[in-house]
Amino acid sequence: MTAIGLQARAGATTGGYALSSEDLRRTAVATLVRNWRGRSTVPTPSLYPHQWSWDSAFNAVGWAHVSPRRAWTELSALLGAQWRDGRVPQIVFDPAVAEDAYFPGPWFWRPLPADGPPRGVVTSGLVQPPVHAGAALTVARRSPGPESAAALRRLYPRLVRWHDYLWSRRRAPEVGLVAIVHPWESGLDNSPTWDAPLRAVPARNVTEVAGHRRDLLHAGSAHRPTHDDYARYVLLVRDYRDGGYRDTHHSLRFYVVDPLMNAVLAWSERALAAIARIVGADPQPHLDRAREITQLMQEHLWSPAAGCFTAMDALTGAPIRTRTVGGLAPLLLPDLDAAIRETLVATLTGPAFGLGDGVRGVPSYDLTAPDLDRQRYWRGPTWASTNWLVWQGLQTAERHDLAGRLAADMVGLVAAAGLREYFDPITGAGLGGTDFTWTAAVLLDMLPPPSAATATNPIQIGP
Ligand code: 2M8
Repeated sequence: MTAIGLQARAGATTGGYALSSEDLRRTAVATLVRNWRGRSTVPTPSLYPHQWSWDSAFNAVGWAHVSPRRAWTELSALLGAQWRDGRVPQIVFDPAVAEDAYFPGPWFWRPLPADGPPRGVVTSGLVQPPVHAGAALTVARRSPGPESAAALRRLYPRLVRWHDYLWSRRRAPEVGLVAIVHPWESGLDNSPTWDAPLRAVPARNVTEVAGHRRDLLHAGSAHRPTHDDYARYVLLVRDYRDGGYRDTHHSLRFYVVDPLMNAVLAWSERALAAIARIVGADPQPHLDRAREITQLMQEHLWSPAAGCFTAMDALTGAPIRTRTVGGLAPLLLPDLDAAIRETLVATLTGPAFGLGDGVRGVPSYDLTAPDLDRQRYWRGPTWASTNWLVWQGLQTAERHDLAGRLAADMVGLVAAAGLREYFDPITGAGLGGTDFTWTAAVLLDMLPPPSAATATNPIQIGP
């Protein structure tokens, strides 16, 4: 059941929309519960029937409002699939799900190397943005107490190893910032930012790859990446896999420094510093690394012309001057230069993203760009996950007025269109998958606190 299927109620509290905050909260909780698989939550059962890395971090923040135990179980399950080399995989495959339910499924990623996941666990070999430490700290803050303190103690060493993997194995030599080896690693899969570097990757076996796709059975083709995109994605995975998932950039065809990845790493390093204090470890190395990342980003990725951070092709050194929501993510960093922060806020509220100016949430891509596609995945639509990061960033920047505006936009989008995977930033139409977990999770975190009536009659969830 989606929000739209619920009975409208008089006296609505969600900014003129048909549903009250309590209706939305119940719908969101029902979606989390329905998508729970015992140790983690699938993003949406048909389109993505396994565990995804950064989804789990957002999902945990949502679970913190309902069942902190499930929040910790979800993060522990993901970190339990950590590779021996420290990487936290993009996908942890559920062995109970049919091999061909998702493409590329478990078979495609094999053989996994000796320093790969624990025995018996099958994962992809890519990574996603390291939102996990930031999410873990958020969960602990939303549900303080001995259970959270114990979970932080358990997870801290794994989170440290995860960041160390990125820092020691993934830094582009010329720049010193973390590079991604595949668009899927960015989380913003078909963002226009990857168009230029992907031109160096041939689109081979397009018909064969198209035949394997499962996503188009569950979402409209106008809302998904193209067949050519997929052919390139598959070739890049094949190359990386056949090279034993070794991070020697000389052999890679795609090697890009992305502002979202690095901003999230710095934000999560700060979170690790706070966690270190709680568990009795030394916070200083985390703070030092966070500061170094901020400085390097300002030096190499800041674009005064774009008014935001932009990516760089680390194979050619060429800047990629697209404005995306990822370029606004450094708002998360408290040590940002004050003038840069102000410019970021101006970009966010200006014509490119239109926050507070009738645009619905923060779109994934520049609304003024000629190749904007408001329906196609990460080429324009508004997404809950990245909006949550910008929302956090606005709070760090002490722009509580804009943070409140953004939260109201997200609540309004869901109230009108349901818990969709993404939304048209102009019309608010729901797009992609339905009953989407991270949309539900983020909504639970952005909704105003429950009313006294709900608080005395809370939603009951098992362990
Ligand atoms: C989308 O990406 C997957 C590949 O990872 C796909 O299209 O099959 C992206 O939106 C990504 O950011 C997200 O983590 C994943 C699961 O929700 O779906």
